Amino acid sequence: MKEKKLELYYFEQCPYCQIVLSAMRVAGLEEKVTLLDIHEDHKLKEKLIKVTGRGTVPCLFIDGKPMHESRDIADWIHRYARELQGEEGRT
Ligand SMILES: N[C@@H](CCC(=O)N[C@@H](CS)C(=O)NCC(=O)O)C(=O)O
Repeated sequence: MKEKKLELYYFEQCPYCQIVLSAMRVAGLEEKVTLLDIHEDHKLKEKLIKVTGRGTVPCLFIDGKPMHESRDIADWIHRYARELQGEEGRT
């Protein structure tokens, strides 16, 4: 499986973003995710709204496709980490 391009729109003080960041750390994926802090660059929030119609974070772009909702993102991260680990196990 080709690894996916992962970009997380977030900001530090957001508790829902912390759920996702923590899931990424537990899954060992934090180095594979580009973090985009919407409070550091306000154009990011404009882009988020333009592309998704929603300004809330966290939002994870998976190969350019947005996923909202911290729970859905955390679930997806764990599934993806298991897929990657499964691949490693086969090689
Ligand atoms: N149900 C969402 C809640 C996300 C949420 O409310 N995020 C807040 C920051 S903590 C936000 O982006 N608020 C900005 C807004 O509502 O425009 C989730 O679990 O991801």
